[in-house]
Amino acid sequence: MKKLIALALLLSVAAFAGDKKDQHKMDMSHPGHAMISVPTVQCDNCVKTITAAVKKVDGVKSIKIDLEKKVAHVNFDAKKVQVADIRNAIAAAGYDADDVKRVEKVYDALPKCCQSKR
Ligand SMILES: [Cu+2]
Repeated sequence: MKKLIALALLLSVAAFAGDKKDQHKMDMSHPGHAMISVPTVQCDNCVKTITAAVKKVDGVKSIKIDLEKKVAHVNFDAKKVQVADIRNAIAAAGYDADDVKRVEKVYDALPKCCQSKR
């Protein structure tokens, strides 16, 4: 019985070490994740606009926008792109992103339903 426990322990340690190795592999590709506040997002169309703009940024792997919480979750390659670039891309699409203010001209051209109340 003791032997069995020792074996189980050994196996779990081995499994843990395996996990760590995978983690290290992930680090090597320099991934990044950012949660960017997008307070002026109004509707699905806004989500589409921002998603398209951010996906065009080289190095961005995925973006998911939580319309209810008004937060963009972005996965990116930190070797290729920085969070600031992603914020700028969102601002250039007409939306505030964290402390970066939207480009007003672009905002003014958005569909009326996408313009937040000022
Ligand atoms: Cu909208």
